[in-house]
Amino acid sequence: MEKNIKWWKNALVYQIYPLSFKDSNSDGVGDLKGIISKLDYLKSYGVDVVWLSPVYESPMDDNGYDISDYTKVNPLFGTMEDLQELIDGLHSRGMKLIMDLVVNHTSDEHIWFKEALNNPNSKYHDYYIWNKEAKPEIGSVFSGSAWEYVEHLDKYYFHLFSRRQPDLNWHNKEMREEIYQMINSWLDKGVDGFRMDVIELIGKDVLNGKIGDGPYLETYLFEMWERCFKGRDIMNIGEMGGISQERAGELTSIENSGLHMTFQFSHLSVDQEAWKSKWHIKPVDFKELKNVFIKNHEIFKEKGWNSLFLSNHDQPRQISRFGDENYRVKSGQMLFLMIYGQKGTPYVYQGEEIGMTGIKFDDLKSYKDVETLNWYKEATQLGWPHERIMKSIYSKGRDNSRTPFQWNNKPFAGFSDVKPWLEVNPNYQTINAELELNDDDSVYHFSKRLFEIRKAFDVFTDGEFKCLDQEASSTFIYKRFNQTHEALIITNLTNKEQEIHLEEIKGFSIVLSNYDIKLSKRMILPPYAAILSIKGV
Ligand code: TEU
Repeated sequence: MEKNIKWWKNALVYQIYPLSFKDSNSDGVGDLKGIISKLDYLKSYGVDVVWLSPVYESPMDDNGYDISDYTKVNPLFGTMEDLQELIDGLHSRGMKLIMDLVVNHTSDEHIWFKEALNNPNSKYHDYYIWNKEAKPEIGSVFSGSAWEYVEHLDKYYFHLFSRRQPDLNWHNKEMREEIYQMINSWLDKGVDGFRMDVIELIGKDVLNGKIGDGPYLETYLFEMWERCFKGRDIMNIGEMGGISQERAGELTSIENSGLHMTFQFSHLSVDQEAWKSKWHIKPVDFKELKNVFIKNHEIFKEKGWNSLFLSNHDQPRQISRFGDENYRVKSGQMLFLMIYGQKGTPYVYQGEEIGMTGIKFDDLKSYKDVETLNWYKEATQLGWPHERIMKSIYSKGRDNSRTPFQWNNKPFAGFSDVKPWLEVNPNYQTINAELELNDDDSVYHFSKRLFEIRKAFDVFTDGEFKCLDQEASSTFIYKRFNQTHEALIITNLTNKEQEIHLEEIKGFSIVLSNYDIKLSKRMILPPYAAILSIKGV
């Protein structure tokens, strides 16, 4: 039977955070030409789609998520010609490019906001959200109030993120039309879709205090689809940190939402105290983590589509968070199999494929992230001692995953030949791409092989899911099955040996494993063991 699987369902998506990938012009900042020089590296890993974090013109208050001109390339990263060269270079190697689409807010340096400030009678004033009072009381994601007072106008504008990222007023039709035009111009340039930043927030109704998954979300998504996406063979992923798993299932099953999948964050709250901010850390609750994954499979069984990820430029490095730096390679490999054996489109964040780890800077001055720096101030005001704040930053700060890519053991890890914008992790001498590529037992080779196997068997794309050890918190064992194949995924989530009992192993052969081990009904799994078997191969 001929199957018709959409290309984006089994594509391997690789996220590039351009500031930290590769510097080509010795200014300490990654750039487009740097990325172009690494296209063969990406191709050889098996990448199908690159998701590029923002490279638009920006004063870089939030590293490019504060856009001052959607139509221009930030000179820090290169030129429009460089970007076209990147698109062409990817396409000629059979890869695609999705760009970041940040339309919940702009930079305060965007011409619209400047006009809005300078001339309250201009049409641009209503492109943003204003109120006479700082009400309703809403906190910014980056600490403090979401309302900022403008003295000469004697009113407040609304910003859910930094003060320098005013939120757009999606109720303004002219503004929406300008955004749609901009989206179309990028698609016409050959871009293959978008990762839509905090897109759930465009549906908000601020004055009535409705923020996440707001009342107008579908209205504006449908309109965007109609104006921009309809009839185009692209892929869109909506970043929707605050929506429920059920809602992710719903939204991705309606064609005119324009969303093929979402980034939904339920699995990322398993190491924070309930109802508190991410900085209130607790050890990872693996049972809770598994339950989120199990529920995903129930929801996406019949409808919609999911994305699979453990990290990105906002999240800590996965080995440091869910694995164990003392078992860097084994736990890194295990995490790859644990997450990417599941159903959904796999996303790998730069550096995860070579097992990079998080950073602990001694000096607060080494941190660059606006969220982290604001949090330090807020936590101090809340009376947290310095050590406690630093502990929260070590485990959750966004700079953990933003340190420069470790290419080799040369100065600055081969990322640049000058001091980079953010310090290189000192462990680059022992953790870098060159070493990983030369070592058959590395995270790199294990994960590369995993993605090859994933592509060779449809069962990983369309197969059903069944967890075999739901009650266990130390292991995660599950099956994937369709009419032609059955895959068995066995992972030990801990640094201790675990004894497991399997009912049915007849006919299964191991196709990938991070230990030399045999499949049997009773097994002792070594620390962070990861074993993938397929029936009948
Ligand atoms: O992130 C949105 C988002 O959910 C984050 O603010 C997240 O909650 C936080 O980083 C975790 O602490 C997107 C981008 O990925 C992020 O880099 C931007 O800063 C943010 O939107 C604003 O554009």
